[in-house]
Amino acid sequence: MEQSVRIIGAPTDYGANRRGVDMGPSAIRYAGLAEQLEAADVIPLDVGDIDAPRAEVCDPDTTPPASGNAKFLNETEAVCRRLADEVAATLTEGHLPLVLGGDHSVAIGSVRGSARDADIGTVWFDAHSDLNTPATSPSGNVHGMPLAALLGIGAFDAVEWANAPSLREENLALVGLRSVDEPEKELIANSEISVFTMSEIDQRGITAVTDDALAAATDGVDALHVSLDLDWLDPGEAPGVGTPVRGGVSYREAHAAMERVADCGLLRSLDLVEVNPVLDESNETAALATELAASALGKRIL
Ligand code: 4U7
Ligand code: MN
Ligand code: MN
Ligand code: MN
Repeated sequence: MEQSVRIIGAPTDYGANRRGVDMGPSAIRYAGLAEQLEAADVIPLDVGDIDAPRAEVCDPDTTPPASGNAKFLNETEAVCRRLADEVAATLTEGHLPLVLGGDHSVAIGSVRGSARDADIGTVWFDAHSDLNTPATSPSGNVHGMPLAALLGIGAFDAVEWANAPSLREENLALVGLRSVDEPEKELIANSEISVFTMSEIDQRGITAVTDDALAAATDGVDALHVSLDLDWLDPGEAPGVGTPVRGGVSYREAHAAMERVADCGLLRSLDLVEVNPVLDESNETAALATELAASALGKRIL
């Protein structure tokens, strides 16, 4: 039976510091996502976008338990609850959810939805470790906190809607790190999370590193969630992102990694996040996102 993929847009930008990632879902569709998926022999089903409030009509201040700073946490909750329901329903109906962000805070919803009826592991392809808590965040932007939220770290311990209790640290792997804040470093050092920096990719190669990340993430679980923040790539290849960091993976390395994801055979759900068309050149970052999704879903040359 052919695999069907349900495209779910989550057009938020209040979780990020620079505006414009709310246009990510449109840009990725416009870049030819459906055609790329067909080329990977999957059937694309598009349900449009879930409702997401505009930052202009929202109040960034949140109520406790966000001791410290977590801007627009109320809006994040509403959108992530909706998204988790949509992702879980998509899986029940037999389709693979492909979530288009939006800023990376939406992954709280997609991972929770994917983890509702299965034990999952997660590989997080990103320049950043996204493990800040409201107390440690230098920015207050929730797109730097989704993994701390999902693991229930710090003040997130009491934020039930943001936790994914079945996601264990041992089954979380971060690939491509090159911008990690001091409190995140400390947290990682005292955790069971697997981390693979850019320098490890330089030394060992993207294929070996990705295979190790996949092995850690899928050990003892049913399935895999992949979250792909486009700032994982070098800004030379992917300029259209809000928080670019020099020294990321190349076009070829990114495809090689996504091909390993496809080959592992356990992919259950996928995010493409942080595409910012306002900062892009001729929609090339969105186009790259469509191609990488096709590789992750099994597109092959021969
Ligand atoms: B992204 C940052 F301080 N760590 O928390 C923060 F460097 O989803 C950046 O990976 C977070 O793009 C980037 O604000 C979040 C900063
Ligand atoms: Mn990032
Ligand atoms: Mn991120
Ligand atoms: Mn970013």
